[in-house]
Amino acid sequence: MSADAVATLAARLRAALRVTVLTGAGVSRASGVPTFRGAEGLWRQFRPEDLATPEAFHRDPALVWEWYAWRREMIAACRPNTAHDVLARWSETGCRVVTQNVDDLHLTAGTRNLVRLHGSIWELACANGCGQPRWRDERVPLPEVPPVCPRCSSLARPAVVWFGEGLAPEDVEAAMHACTCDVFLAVGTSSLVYPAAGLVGEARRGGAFTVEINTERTAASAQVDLAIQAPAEAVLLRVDELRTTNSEPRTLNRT
Ligand code: BV8
Ligand code: ZN
Repeated sequence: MSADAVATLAARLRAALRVTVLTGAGVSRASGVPTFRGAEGLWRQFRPEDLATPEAFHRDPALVWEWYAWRREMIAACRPNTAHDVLARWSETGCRVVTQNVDDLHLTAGTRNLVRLHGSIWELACANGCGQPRWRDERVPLPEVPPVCPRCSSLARPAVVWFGEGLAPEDVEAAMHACTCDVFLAVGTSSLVYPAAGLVGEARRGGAFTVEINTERTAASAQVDLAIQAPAEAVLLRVDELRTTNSEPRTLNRT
């Protein structure tokens, strides 16, 4: 972890009025949640098109639910790590956190005004679209798999965004709005899935100082102003220390 790069980031954060952080599976790695593309990544064992698409659910809802039930069981055993805790603290002073993660560990850490672009594995929706509002169910195991809609008794589905499905317009709008910032951090994401992967470019076009924190180079590394190749949990902790020790704590978003 280059001390200069971290010092540069801390200085930029001290000077910033508006800070936005986009996170991916890498921030939950230290909590024990497998990533998608890493060596033990989900996509090594399973094909997204077999499990994370409306077609797959239509074809075999039991198989899709088996996979989500398995991920829920795994995530239920995980706790937020230092990266989640630092970002939760920053959100208290206005930093906007936008996540691709469906594990809700940012929420558990107390992150305010979190934008969940791809939904939550702890929320369900009626697959039949009967009008039943989505509901939260954290029971592991679920008493009934596949679960059913409490209103129309047809199949329920995980309230996540599958490939080929549009994101909720209000979430896309909130994320685009958050791209108007002074510092934009992409943390623990391979920057391959759109529209989330387009946000760093959006922020850059808006004049933001863009930073990537990742243990590896990614599709976005060449795009950003500063790429820090180190674990998010270590970098964010160090930056937070530097940011607060060298001056009065500042609000991270005074609009
Ligand atoms: C849509 C929820 C249209 C479900 C997910 C433009 C160009 C090309 C393709 C497209 C395009 N626009 C749309 C597409 C198609 C598609 C797409 O992007 N395909 C990709 C694969 C090419 N996008 C879609 O289908 C989107 N929908 O476009 O709909 C539409 C529009 C209007 C109306 C109707 C339809 C929907 C995309 C959302 C899909 N759902 N998740 C579930 O989880 O089950 S995506 C899922 O995969 C995650 O949410 C996340 O977004 C993505 C995984 O990426 P990461 O989180 O970054 O994880 P990954 O493992 O890849 O990387 C981890 C990184 O962390 C690595 O770089 C690693 O080095 C690093 N790391 C590891 N440890 C650490 C670390 N870094 C720091 N510290 C550590 N300790
Ligand atoms: Zn229903």
